[in-house]
Amino acid sequence: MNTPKILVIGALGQIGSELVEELCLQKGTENVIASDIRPEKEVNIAAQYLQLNVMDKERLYAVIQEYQIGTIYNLAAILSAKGEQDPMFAWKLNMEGLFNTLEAAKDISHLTKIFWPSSIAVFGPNSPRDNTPQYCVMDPNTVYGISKLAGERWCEYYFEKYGVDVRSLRYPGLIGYKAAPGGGTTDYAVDIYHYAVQNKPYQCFLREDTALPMMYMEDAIRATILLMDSPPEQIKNRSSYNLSGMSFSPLGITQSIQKQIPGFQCTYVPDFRQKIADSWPMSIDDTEARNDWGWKPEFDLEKMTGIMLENIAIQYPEVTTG
Ligand code: NAD
Ligand code: AKB
Repeated sequence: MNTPKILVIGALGQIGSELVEELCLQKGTENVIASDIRPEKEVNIAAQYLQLNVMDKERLYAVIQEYQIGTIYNLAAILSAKGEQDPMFAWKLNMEGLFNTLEAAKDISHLTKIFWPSSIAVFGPNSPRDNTPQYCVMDPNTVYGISKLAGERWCEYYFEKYGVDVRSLRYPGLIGYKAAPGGGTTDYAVDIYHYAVQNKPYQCFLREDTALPMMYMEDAIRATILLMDSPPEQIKNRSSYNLSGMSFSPLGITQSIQKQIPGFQCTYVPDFRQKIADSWPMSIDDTEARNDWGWKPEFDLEKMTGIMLENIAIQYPEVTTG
């Protein structure tokens, strides 16, 4: 019998491009199919690639059948800042994409596992902001956060009602050097490194004291695969797990960069994203993830800054830092 394949939807994004790389290493390139809405001719990726719109249910079902897909990682979404530009479309994509994958898992017997990411954006202005617990008041006020909270409830519903093995993490802001972020409130924490290595000043769109939960991408990918590889009885939460890596403010990351590039300058000019950040937690309590499936982060701010600066510098060979 053929090994069931893994389909990554939204594979060309910030998370997808790194997740595909790691899944190919761990599960074998021949077992991973990357897909995204972008046409094949624009794409350079290790795994087999298919152009796929997650909102096209008929084609999604056909792909799952043709390639004998056993697991889907559905990463296609509009993120927090971009979502506010066209709330109705963000709601449509984020919900329809989730429903199509959940329905497929209900309808197609060889599709046995789904990963769908949630976010710290499920919390809102009345959630506790410090060490935010798994269960508390949740009143998100962005279309993105509302779609993620609704999505979490639907994940649990499909698990309880139809036995769909769906697993989810509430990712913090993710930071990596391999792919650009796609329109979130935490994107500054990637952009700032690119300016620093080019010896350019950076203008941050958040206030200097805005602490937010963040995570280095390698930790996020490890958490995702660990969650997906854990035996089902260890997954006691079928909405979405709190997940914590580190917390810092724009001033904190600036100071961390200045330890290695002393002349680096950052100014702070808040825009509409400040209100979003102010409604999110400053830090996250992820006790359940640690207890249920052994989660433990490996990267703190200083370690991440070292790796980010070193690897982003390679992307600008014309610049000599220091
Ligand atoms: P991204 O914007 O970088 O990537 C999303 C990808 O989805 C893009 O490559 C895009 O082309 C693709 N896409 C868009 N519409 C599509 C469609 N109709 N069909 C198929 N593909 C489509 O986002 P990301 O940062 O990689 O995030 C992936 C998931 O993780 C999202 O659900 C996001 O909400 C969640 N998440 C991300 C972060 C973060 O900091 N990056 C934090 C929390 C949660
Ligand atoms: C965003 O800022 O929208 C994302 C997220 C935390 O979900 N990075």
